[in-house]
Order: sequence, then C-alpha cells, then structure tokens
Amino acid sequence: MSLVKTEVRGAVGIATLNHPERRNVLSQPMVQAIVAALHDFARQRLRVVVLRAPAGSTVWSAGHDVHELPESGRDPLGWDDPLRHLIREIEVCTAPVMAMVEGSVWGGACETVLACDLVVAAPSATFALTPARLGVPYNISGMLTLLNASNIRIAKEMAFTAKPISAERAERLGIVNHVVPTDTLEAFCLAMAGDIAANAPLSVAVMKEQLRILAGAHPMTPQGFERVAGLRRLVYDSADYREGIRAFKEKREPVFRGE
Ligand code: YXS
Repeated sequence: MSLVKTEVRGAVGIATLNHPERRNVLSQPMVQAIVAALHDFARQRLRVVVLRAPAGSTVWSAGHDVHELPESGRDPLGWDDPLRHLIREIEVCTAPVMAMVEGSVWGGACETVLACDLVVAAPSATFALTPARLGVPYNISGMLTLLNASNIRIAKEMAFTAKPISAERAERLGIVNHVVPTDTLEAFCLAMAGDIAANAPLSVAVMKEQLRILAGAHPMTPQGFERVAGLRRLVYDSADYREGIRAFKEKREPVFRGE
C-alpha cells in the first residue's frame, strides 16, 4: 500500500497522505513518499501541489513518528531528520504547495502545514505545536517557520501551551488563508490552484523563492548559534525528554520535573 496517493488534475498535482491506521504520522517512509511525489510532480512540470489527507479525515497528520525519535543523547530534530528534510523540500519546491486540511494537525505536521505556501482548511481543522508536551527541544528553523506563519505572541502561545487552535481562530490570525465548508473544500482548493496554474510559472516560482530567502534572512552570530545548540542539548539530554517519549509510548500523561 502506498503511503501517499498521487493524482494529476490539469497542471495541479495532488498528494494524499494515506496511512490512516497510524494517523498519517510523518515517519521516514511517509516523508520519503511525500518527497518522491513532489519530485515526480516537478518532473511533470506541474504548477501547483496540493498536499491533503483523505476526505473525511479526523486527523490530517499526527506529526513526527515518536517511535523514530531517539530516546536520548542525540538531537531529535537534526539536519538529516526526515521532518527537517520534508520542510526544506516544501520550501524549495518551485511550485507553490497548498495544504488542504481536514482534521487535527499535530507537532511536526503542524510545522509542515505552516511551511506550505498556502493553507486552506475545513472548519474541523485544528493546529497544535506539541514539543512542550513531549519535552522535545524544537529546532531553530522550525521556530522560524512558526514565527513566519504567525507572530511572536501566537508562536509563544502555540509553543508554550501545546494546545490546538481552531481553524476559525487560525484564519482570524492569518495563519490559515481560508476556512471553507468541508463539502466545498476540494473544489475551493482546486479552483485556487487553477488560478495560480494559469499564471506565469516562472514569475510565481521566483516570487516564492524570493519570499523564502527574505523570510529566512535572520542574522545569527556564531555565539548565538552555539548558545542555542548548547541549550537544546541540555533538553534532549534531560530526564524530562526521556519521560516525554516514554509517557507517549506508555500512553500516559508525562510528569515533568524540570531536570
Ligand atoms: O497504539 P497503536 O499501535 O494503535 O498506534 C496508535 C498510536 O500510537 C499511533 N500514533 C503515533 N505513533 C507515532 N507517532 C505519533 N505521533 C503518533 N500518533 C499516533 O497511531 C495509532 C492510532 O493512534 P490513536 O489510537 O491515538 O488515534 P486517535 O484517533 O485516538 O487519536 C489521534 C491523535 C492524533 C489525537 C493521537 O494519536 C495523538 O494525540 N497522537 C500524538 C499527537 C502528537 O503529540 N504528535 C507530536 C509527535 S512529536 C512531533 O511531531 C515533534 C517531534 S514535536 O513534538 O517536537 O512537535
């Protein structure tokens, strides 16, 4: 069974996450399948990509596969982590990537949606950033994705509370482009994708890349980088990080002691 179903509608490529038994977790195989779809759409010179879950999904994606997170002593979100690879592939994909969202979106999947160029959601959609719930030291490019998609006040609320925000609130905050009724979601997304596909693809692609470069243009001193690396190591070496992962696997609430 393919973890991602793909189809082409005119100049639009549609990639549907297809692992409902595990709530479309962004496991390494799932990420590889999504990236393969992006590359295949690029080979076909498609002009827009729609990333979605099957119609009626109650969970769009449950985020990073917790079973793939290292128990301790290693950066859980290093450069080569599948989630980091997926985010970069979405950002450098020359065609705009539209997230079509039904159901709940968790953790690394929330960042994946926010890294997409456009987000169109059904009223059922919710968005939760969960590192604090697991004791995970999120990484700085992931924080930048969140900051670019919202503002620092909302970024802090989502990161510190780890609680879902509704589609309606996300739209009001500008995190989501549109919230549309579930029964018109696909038609709405394909119509917007068609509008984009009818425009000059080179012009669209260069504006996407300009905005990626501008959004990522944040100076960081070597000392600043080393300080963040050191702080993150303290977290992924902590007992709380081990507790968060263990509690998830044991299906119980974690007890964090700040050590
Ligand atoms: O126990 P079985 O084998 O049946 O498998 C269950 C879940 O364990 C599994 N599953 C996951 N496995 C690995 N990683 C996950 N993130 C994950 N989520 C779910 O899928 C099977 C069905 O799950 P179940 O029974 O809980 O489904 P449900 O419909 O009752 O609830 C759906 C969710 C999404 C509300 C629930 O599964 C859930 O809360 N999942 C965890 C959401 C989450 O905290 N994701 C963050 C993952 S860590 C991450 O993304 C980053 C590292 S970070 O945290 O830093 O952002």
